[in-house]
Amino acid sequence: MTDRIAPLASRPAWKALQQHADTLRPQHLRDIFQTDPSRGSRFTAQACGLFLDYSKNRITDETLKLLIELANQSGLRERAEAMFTGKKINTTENRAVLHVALRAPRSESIVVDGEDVVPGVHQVLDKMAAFAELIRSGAWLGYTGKPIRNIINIGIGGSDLGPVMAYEALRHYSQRDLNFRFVSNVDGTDFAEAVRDFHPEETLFLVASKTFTTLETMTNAHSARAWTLGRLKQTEAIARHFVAISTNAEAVAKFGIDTANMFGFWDWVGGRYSMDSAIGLSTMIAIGPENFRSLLEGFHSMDVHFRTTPLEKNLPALLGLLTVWYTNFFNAQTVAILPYEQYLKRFPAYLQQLTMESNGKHVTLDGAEVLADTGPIYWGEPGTNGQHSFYQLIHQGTRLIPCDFIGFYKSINPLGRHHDMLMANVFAQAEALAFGKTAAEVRAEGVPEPLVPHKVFAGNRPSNILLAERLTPYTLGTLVALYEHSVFTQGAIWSIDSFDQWGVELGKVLATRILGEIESPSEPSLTHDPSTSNLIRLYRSQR
Ligand code: G6Q
Repeated sequence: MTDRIAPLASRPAWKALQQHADTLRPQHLRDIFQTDPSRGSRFTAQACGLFLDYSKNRITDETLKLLIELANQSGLRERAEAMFTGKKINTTENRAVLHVALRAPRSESIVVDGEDVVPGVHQVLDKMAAFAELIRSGAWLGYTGKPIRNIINIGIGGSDLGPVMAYEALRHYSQRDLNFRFVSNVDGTDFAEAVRDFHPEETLFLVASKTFTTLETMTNAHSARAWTLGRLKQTEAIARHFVAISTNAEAVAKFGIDTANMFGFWDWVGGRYSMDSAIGLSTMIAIGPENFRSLLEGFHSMDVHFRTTPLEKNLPALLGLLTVWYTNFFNAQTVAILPYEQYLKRFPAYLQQLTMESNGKHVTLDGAEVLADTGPIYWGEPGTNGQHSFYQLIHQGTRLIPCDFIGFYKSINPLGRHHDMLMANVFAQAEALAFGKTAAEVRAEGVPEPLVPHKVFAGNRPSNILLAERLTPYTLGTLVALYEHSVFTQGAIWSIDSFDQWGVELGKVLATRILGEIESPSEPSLTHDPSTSNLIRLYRSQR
């Protein structure tokens, strides 16, 4: 499929963008806005209840035209169609990439290897809904006959970050008499703190692991098993206090979980794209099946938008192309995600995995070096807190950091003037970043001359503003899918495999080897580099 796509540097639009960037780099957003005031309303787009203002980017109509040409010359549309129709676009793992099927309506059909996968998706969703209702209503009883009050999701990476983020984001919609906790780290502290005030009789573990072999998750699951049996004694208790979310039925059964209590998914769902699969069981228990379906509708509406809307009005394509623009033509190294919504406090962490595990690649689909920078570093914290810490660097540091601000017209917890203050900060920050404050303006304020340079804000720092009515399950679905498809757009331009993660695999293998050496009763013969061998010896002597 990539055969007919020219290498990045020889695509005509890439070359044109290089020249165009040279003319645009010296221009200031102040001047760009002055010569084109209508851009403030023109460079906006709306879809699925999201409003995007991208006017404060260092772009002109010409930039957009060229970026869209680049997308076309990179086969973005064709590649997206290949994804939506179940082609095996994750070529290094020979897998289809079908998180979009997880939110496809029952009426749709998506065929992989001769089989329509949509009915299976809905079967699992129905099974999850029935189970979630049992827990929520108190009908599911623990081994000693008490209802479940505590739910602990054990998983890591893609089997943790989505569930944690979604739980925090949608906590307002959650059933408040249920407690939710998430254990991911192999550091025993994570487990110990999660269970310290819980009783096994009222606790349900969701063991979430696609492979059911991941070291951290299996270690935590075994500790959870021991903790449960420590009080409840009988192994039959496990069936009432453990369910599994996995693609590996054999390993689930071997662990001792009844496969009737297993919620499946498929190898065409990547870990970091799985929060809307059975991996979202904790989310569904928290917010209820109806809200979960509305989350899926949000995802699906953005899928349809991405698939069908012309690129100039296509939110994920625009976000993705702007990221390519700054990464490749302005040498930007990072993107800041700044949600002005406390419930989205884990959203930047979630996006870190989605974006960086997907596009942190140095070779193209054909195995050749990518001759341009790929995935930028995503990071961020909710506003306004970040303003009192790292925004200094964004405003007055030496680096260019494109920012995505996310805000809502309405607060979930209206309280006096709080929400207006919060939103005033969004608009003020983006304005200050773009337009800054000149030395003349600083002097006019009567600032003493030696301080003037310190009080100057250069401006010309780009940002997007995303607005929606209110944070709901539906809105969260649209936001996550927006970034999923932005990542897709970037990956298509760079011709990389955004869906494998070989970098994660290496760590898994190396740690297993060193663990054997650490625990070896006799002195192991160490053949690592001198530093690593020395550290292992030191740790062995001090542990
Ligand atoms: C995600 C990655 C990775 C994965 C974890 C957990 O895309 O592949 O973060 O989700 O390593 O894997 P399991 O779900 O198999 O335990």
